[in-house]
This record gives sequence, structure tokens and C-alpha cells, in this order.
Amino acid sequence: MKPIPHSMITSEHNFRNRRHFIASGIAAAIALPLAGSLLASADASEPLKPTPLETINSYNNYYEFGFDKSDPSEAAKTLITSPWTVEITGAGADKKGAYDLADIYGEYAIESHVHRFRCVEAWSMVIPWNGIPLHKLITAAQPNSRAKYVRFITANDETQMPNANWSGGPYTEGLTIEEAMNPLALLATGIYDKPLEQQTGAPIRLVLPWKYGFKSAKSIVRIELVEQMPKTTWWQQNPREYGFYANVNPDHDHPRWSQGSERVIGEYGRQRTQLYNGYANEVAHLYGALSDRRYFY
Ligand SMILES: Nc1nc2c(c(=O)[nH]1)N[C@H]1C(S)=C(S)[C@@H](COP(=O)(O)O)O[C@H]1N2
Ligand SMILES: [Mo]
Repeated sequence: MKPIPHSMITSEHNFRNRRHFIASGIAAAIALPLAGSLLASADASEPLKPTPLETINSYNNYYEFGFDKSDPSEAAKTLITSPWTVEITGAGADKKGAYDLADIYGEYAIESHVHRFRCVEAWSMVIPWNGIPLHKLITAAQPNSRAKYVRFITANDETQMPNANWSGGPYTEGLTIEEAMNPLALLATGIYDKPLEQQTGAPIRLVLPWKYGFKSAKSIVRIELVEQMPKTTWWQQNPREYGFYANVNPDHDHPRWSQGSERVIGEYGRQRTQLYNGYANEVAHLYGALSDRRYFY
């Protein structure tokens, strides 16, 4: 049995199937202090340098296909991504429906957005996404006054995923309706003008560049407009470490490591992490005081 070399994991008692998990001190090694390391100063106004496609496609978190960064690119080809249906439903949707992804493609223009991507584990990339702004699909579902939150359910199929049900059910994420309507929230279908590969969340996944990467759920099958704040997967794993909002903030450290800087995948050294991952102008109005911890874990 392999230990999980992943800083997101705290200890085995969080998990349903205890035999598969071994608590380890590896997280502490990942969270080494920055003494002596060079910090490039990242400026939100600097042009973004996209991470190479091969790097984006080979360094992944997609636990349904394994816990190591190299597992998803090796194991995820078994996921059949066409045809694919996305259901939009919930008490907050006046126009519920199940849509073939091919029809969604016919309906909406695919846009290109280059964004920073920051994992809660303190690594980052720059990814040139293709996709459809989330607010377009939500608007089409005709949200009513009961649509206070949006819940995202992802594929969870034991016949296609070696590690399906690792968290006890489908990987689930959520947003407030205001966050979901923000133009930065994207339903990505491609990277570098190529369709997503399975390991990056094919055929359709969330991209929320101002939040830690775990909010960006992969391989979405259902979007629900709901009244209550959804119980999200990582919050259920460890509510002290992974909250509902999970907005990037270099001044609010993770309980087990600093969030002040990040390792840039495919580059040397680290760079400073920015408030809201550099998107404060676009999203800060959605939240209250910076001192309110609830928005930053
Ligand atoms: N279904 C599902 N979605 C997921 C995950 C996962 O394990 N399962 N991992 C999350 C985490 S922790 C991160 S950092 C990003 C990683 O996306 P990438 O591999 O495309 O960089 O996907 C997120 N979405
Ligand atoms: Mo992550």
C-alpha cells in the first residue's frame, strides 16, 4: 500500500476506507520554510507566461485516478468523455434540463482566458483555458429567488475510475450564486485550443482562478441551483483546513504550511502569492473584510 505524498491529506481518520491511507510526515517536508530561496516578485500587471501543455497535462490532482501527481495522466484514459450529459437542476432553477455537451457546444461561443492557477498545496501554473463562462449556463436555467448557491457534482464511476468514491461519494464543490455569476468563473472545455484531456477534467470542468485549485471540480455531470450552502468534498475531509470559500490569500496561512509564496511548476524557484491570486479587482467586492477568516480557507 502506497502512502499519499500529498499535502492536502491530514491523517487517515478523515477517510472512510482507512486501510488505503497512511498518515505521514511528508506534508511537513513540503512545507519547508523559504530560507535562502529566491522569491521572484510577481506583479499582477506582468504578462503571464503560460505553462507548457505537456506540464499541465502531466502534473495533476485528480484523486479518482490516484493520489500521485503522475497518476491521472497515466490512469485517466479509461474515462469515456463523449457522449457526455450535463444536468442543470435544483429548486432554484425554473428551467431544469439535461444537455448533451455537443448541444452546449452548438449553443455557446468558446472563449479563451489565460489565468493563474494556484493549488492550496502552494504550487502554481498559468493555463490558457478555453471554455464557456459559467453565468451563461446558469442564466439559461432561469434562476429564481431560491437559487442562493450552486452545487457541482462530478463523475464518479467505479467501472471507469480506479479510485472512484475515494471521499465516500462524488467529488462535490460549491459557490454562492454571486460567485457563480462572476465573469471570471469558467466552465473549461479545452487548454491551448485543444480539448481537455481526462486528467485535466475532460470534457468539462470548473475554473475559478481566484480560489484554491480544489474548488475547480473536474468532469462535471450535474449543476444544481440550491438554497443551502453545499457540503463540499474537501470541507468534509477536513473543515479546519479546507473551507467553502477558499479564496487565495498570502496572508492567511494553511494550518500546516505558508501560503505566502508558491512553487511555479515548470520554472525554477518560487514567487509571491497574490491576494485573490491577482484577481482582487474582479472579485474582492464579493466578500467582506480581509480579516474575516471564513473567506480564506
Ligand atoms: N473531480 C475532481 N476534481 C478535482 C480534483 C479531484 O481530485 N477530483 N482535484 C482538485 C485539485 S486539489 C486541484 S489543484 C485541481 C487540479 O487541476 P489540474 O490537475 O488540471 O491542474 O483540480 C481540482 N479538481
Ligand atoms: Mo489542489
